[in-house]
Amino acid sequence: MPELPPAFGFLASAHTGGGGLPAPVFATRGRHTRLDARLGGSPVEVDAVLVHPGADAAGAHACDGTTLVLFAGEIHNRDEIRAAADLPASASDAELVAGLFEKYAVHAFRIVNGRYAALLVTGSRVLAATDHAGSVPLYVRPEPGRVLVATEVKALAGAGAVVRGAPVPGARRVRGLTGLHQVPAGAVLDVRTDTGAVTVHRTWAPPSHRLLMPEDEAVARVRTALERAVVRRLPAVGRPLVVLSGGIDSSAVAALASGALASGIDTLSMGTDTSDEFPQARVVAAHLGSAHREVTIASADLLSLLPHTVHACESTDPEVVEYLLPLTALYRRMGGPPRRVLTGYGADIPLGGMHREDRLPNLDTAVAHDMDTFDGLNEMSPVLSTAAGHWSTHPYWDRDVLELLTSLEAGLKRRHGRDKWVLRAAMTELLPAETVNRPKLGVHEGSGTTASFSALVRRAGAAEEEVAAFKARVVQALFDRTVVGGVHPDEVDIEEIVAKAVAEGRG
Ligand code: AMP
Ligand code: PCX
Ligand code: MG
Repeated sequence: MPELPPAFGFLASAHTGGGGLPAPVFATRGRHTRLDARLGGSPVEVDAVLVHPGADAAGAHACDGTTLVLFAGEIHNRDEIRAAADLPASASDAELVAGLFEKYAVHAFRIVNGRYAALLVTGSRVLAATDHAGSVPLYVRPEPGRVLVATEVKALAGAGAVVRGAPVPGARRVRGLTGLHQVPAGAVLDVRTDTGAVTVHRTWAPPSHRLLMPEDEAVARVRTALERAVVRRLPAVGRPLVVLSGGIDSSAVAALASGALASGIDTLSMGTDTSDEFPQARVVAAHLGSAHREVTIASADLLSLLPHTVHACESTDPEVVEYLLPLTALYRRMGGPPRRVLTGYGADIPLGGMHREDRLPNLDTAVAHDMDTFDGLNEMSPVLSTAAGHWSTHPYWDRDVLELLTSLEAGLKRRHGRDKWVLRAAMTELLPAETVNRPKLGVHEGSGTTASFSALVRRAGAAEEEVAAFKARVVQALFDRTVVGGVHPDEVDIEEIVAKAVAEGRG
């Protein structure tokens, strides 16, 4: 992998008449490159802005005269795609998508394993595609004569009222923004520019079946799949940075990255003035010999970044915002040049790691539920880190790893009195026993984020039983202000938002 993908995001308008592009408003930091393409044999014109970390956005767009591709993010199964579609080693990710499309049409997106959002315009069709996990969020605003697409919904919020929006079956509407829809995870929205009519194609679904297999085989398969996913995400030159809590998930990623790179890895842990897991992370860093750094963030500073977190992830889910707040703060405090960051995020979803009891049916109910409901939460969004200039990637949500972990029968996930047993067993030789065996706190617990956010709403007058509901109101208000309303998060006073949410909640 190059250190960073050629583009972090885009905003595009495919239109037949006038009505070009709204202002390119992104939380993502980067240079902007404008493109204007007129496609041969088509009445459609495309105006676009790519937001990218490098000097140019080469590699993130491809146009052969009749088909245009915009690509944000990266592909992980490049070698297989090159071989299958007979494309040269030099082909960029955008060219790989164009080549696959020529051969497989819309089914091309069933083949790509990556962390990406893509736009493909051909004839009078506009295809908006997400990866299997929807890990790079993508939004569309279809109208007859003009289709707007963007990786951040705030970039479409200022496009004016929708005149004749067509219904988009199967796609989620966006709170407060009429006519705007989020492309589902593992899907392609196929929009006709003449009518605005939309068809949804599914390209991935989480497995519903479960596999029985001997312990050894499960352990070996998990180890191999995760190692491959980590290796596929390493930079070709330079060192990766692993954000390390000291729990089994991120420690496994660090161990596999470290084992694959003679040059070693960097690790970074965050804590707050109220809580940290520094000692546990230090054990792992010392074991791996990583260049390790600790960052302590004052709880008041952490809470002041709630608006920035919502602005970046564009989620209205209060629990997700609580998980993402410490990570947002960490990325902003990293400093230095843009980095490729590997996380352990998402391991707990297919492994049922947040489900803390023994009964297997309940564990599988939790796993099935979480795999059915992740779409639209935006918890994997790269914008958390690209807002600070860094690229983040989550090996546990690699398509192959996720499929394997989800499909293992529950008894391999909870076994011998341990949670996430199969992952722990796969890591016994690579990590200290205390790391392998330690039950882990969630990032929101280990950093004291949940407690600090609760204290904030309590100080504004919320009673104990009102805390959760008032946090939800705060997050919605932040979404309305920063995403829908276009107010920069630096301009938002969190104390005022909380006071208002509590007062209105009392109504
Ligand atoms: P969790 O599943 O709660 O451990 O959090 C998801 C991911 O966020 C972890 O696997 C780490 O990559 C990262 N993370 C969590 N807590 C910290 C922390 N205190 N410092 C650095 N990274 C963290
Ligand atoms: N996590 C989890 C994911 C949180 C749950 N998300 C969901 N059910 N869609 C993980 O990293 O797997 C923590 C803190 O643990 C975030
Ligand atoms: Mg975890």
